[in-house]
Amino acid sequence: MDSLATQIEKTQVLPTTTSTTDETNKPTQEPVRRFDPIELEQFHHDGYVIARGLLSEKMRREMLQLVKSHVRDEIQPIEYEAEVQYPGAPQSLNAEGGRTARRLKQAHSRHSIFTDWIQQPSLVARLNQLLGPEIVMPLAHHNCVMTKQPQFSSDTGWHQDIRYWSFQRPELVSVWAALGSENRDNGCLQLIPGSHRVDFHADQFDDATFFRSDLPENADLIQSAVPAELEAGDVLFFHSRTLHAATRNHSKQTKYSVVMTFRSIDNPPIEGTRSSSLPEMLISQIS
Ligand SMILES: O=C(O)CCC(=O)C(=O)O
Repeated sequence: MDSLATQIEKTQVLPTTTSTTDETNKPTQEPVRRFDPIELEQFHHDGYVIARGLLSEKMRREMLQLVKSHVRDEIQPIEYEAEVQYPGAPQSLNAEGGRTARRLKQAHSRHSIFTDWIQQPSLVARLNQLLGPEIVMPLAHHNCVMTKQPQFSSDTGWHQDIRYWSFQRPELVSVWAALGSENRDNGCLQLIPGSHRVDFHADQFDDATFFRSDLPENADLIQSAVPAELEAGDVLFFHSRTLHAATRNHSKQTKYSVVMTFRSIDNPPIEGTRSSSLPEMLISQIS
């Protein structure tokens, strides 16, 4: 078996004190913006935190144009609503709306703009604060553009992302960048603050490892959920154990979100699992 080091694809070394981008989306000389102590405490206490406007307007517009064309032209790999079989989804690929995209998978391989995004110093510096000096992006998880379309979309039940991931420790961070407004109407993410710190019993989850909303013992937690309402360019960071859910899109506009996941270098995937099935990217440290 290859060592961890040989499985990881190293990205280019980043400048250390830059933050914004020029017209090619490469970093320019600006101070790096980090989480302040209150935001850091919020992440550790609640299991999530929002960095408002972290995705530049230029990158956001370019990503949006790109992902709209990939949805329109059905550029594979795509996960369709019919495949997830969640409540509200069309019954089969051949049913009306069956080929409605739910996610554009393997976002990183679709265009270099996604590599530019994960190298933005003000993103990397924040991940360093949450995960430590050396971080890695597994290509096997998330690494996608979530699309929630108005006519055919579905409800995602309460779950922890770590339920189907296999790492030495259940401590990864997902970064959810809103390409447009996300609110209750169009099915924004809802999160349960502090749920990443709770030791749950297996029987609080159903066979598909969704947190059971029919159990009285789960009711208080579910009622404490908070919607992550985002404006275009806002970025949500959330822990892989934080319970979250989302409704279908009740609006008339498609919602697009770019979602990537990161781990610390000392938290490798377990060999032989899906989590170790694809290469990973080592992201250079911001000092
Ligand atoms: O937008 C949604 O429906 C939630 C997606 C989600 O939580 C997931 O795929 O893990």
